[in-house]
Amino acid sequence: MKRIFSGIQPSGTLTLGNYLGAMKQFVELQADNECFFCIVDEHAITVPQDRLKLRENIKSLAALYIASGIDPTKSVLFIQSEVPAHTQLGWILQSISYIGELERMTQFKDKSKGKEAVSAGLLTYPPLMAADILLYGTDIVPVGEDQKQHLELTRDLAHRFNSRFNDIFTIPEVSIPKVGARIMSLQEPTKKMSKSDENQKAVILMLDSEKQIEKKIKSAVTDSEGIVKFDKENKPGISNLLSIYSICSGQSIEELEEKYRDSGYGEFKQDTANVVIETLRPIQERYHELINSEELDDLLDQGAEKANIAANRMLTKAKKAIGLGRVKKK
Ligand code: ATP
Ligand code: LTN
Repeated sequence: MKRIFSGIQPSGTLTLGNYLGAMKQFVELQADNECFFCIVDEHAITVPQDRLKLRENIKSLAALYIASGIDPTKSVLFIQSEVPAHTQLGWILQSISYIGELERMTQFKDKSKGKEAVSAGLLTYPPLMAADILLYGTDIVPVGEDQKQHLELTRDLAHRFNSRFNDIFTIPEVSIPKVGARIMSLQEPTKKMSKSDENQKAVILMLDSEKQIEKKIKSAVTDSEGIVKFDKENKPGISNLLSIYSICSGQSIEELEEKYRDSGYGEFKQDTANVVIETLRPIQERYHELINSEELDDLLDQGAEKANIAANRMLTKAKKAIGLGRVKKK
């Protein structure tokens, strides 16, 4: 049995990319592993957030985790800011991080590009993420492709700490799905589908209505060749829809290419919309039952309690290793 940890930011409603790249893996891993899943609200505030909207997004994300199949009696589901050890270890890891290596992170470059005021938190985001992971003795971190670089830095920081102070941290492995690791924008299929995209037509949200999903997929940018074939370089739009269809239906890309050999894009897009709708329907139904229930608060309380116990144990070791605080004379 392995220890699994992953986090999602409550920075807006989750997209189909978040679901297929991250959440779906979480549910599969939950069966035979010991899992911790986190709502990383402290990461979300590295860019400006509306206070009330953030509160709403935190609860909504918790409900989506459960609606997608995370069983909070099996896995530990919790909110990052309810476990203070995350920022405490985050500070320690910031102190052994180099500004140069943080400035090289592509997420930092992308999110700070063209902005007049860039928060220091956006730069020191990765050591906080490393703290999230290292606090739990994590073996495997399931994420989408875009987080690979942050995981490499986490491994570097863990090695650095272990060799400088004491060998306390497990070096985590990253797990990226073979298909679905990078779901692309429906309007600019060379760019990743992102919940912060201003163009709503480019993004399928997990809570979109059937009509919205159908409309967005039907107007997805493709090409004029008229052949349903996977070719990321030359046919990024069709390849993206094929990936989506394949994961949602469980059919391989080759099977789908064969199935649509003699059909046009219209039929292919309609069927893609149908499988996406069928995938999201049960999740949406469960979500609406949960979102205003007391059950959700109870589950998050229990999650925070379990996470605090595990995280404090590791934080104590880290403080001791680095020499913080004191040793009492009895
Ligand atoms: P933002 O768009 O606000 O930057 P995000 O969706 O990129 O947010 P998170 O919500 O923190 O960032 O991502 C949660 C998980 O979803 C991560 O594991 C990330 O790798 C994965 N993910 C995000 N976008 C995609 C995508 N388009 N395809 C596959 N996986 C994705
Ligand atoms: N950086 C991630 C969110 C994140 C995370 C984590 C993922 C924060 N802490 C720990 C895995 C493990 C993102 O932007 N998608």
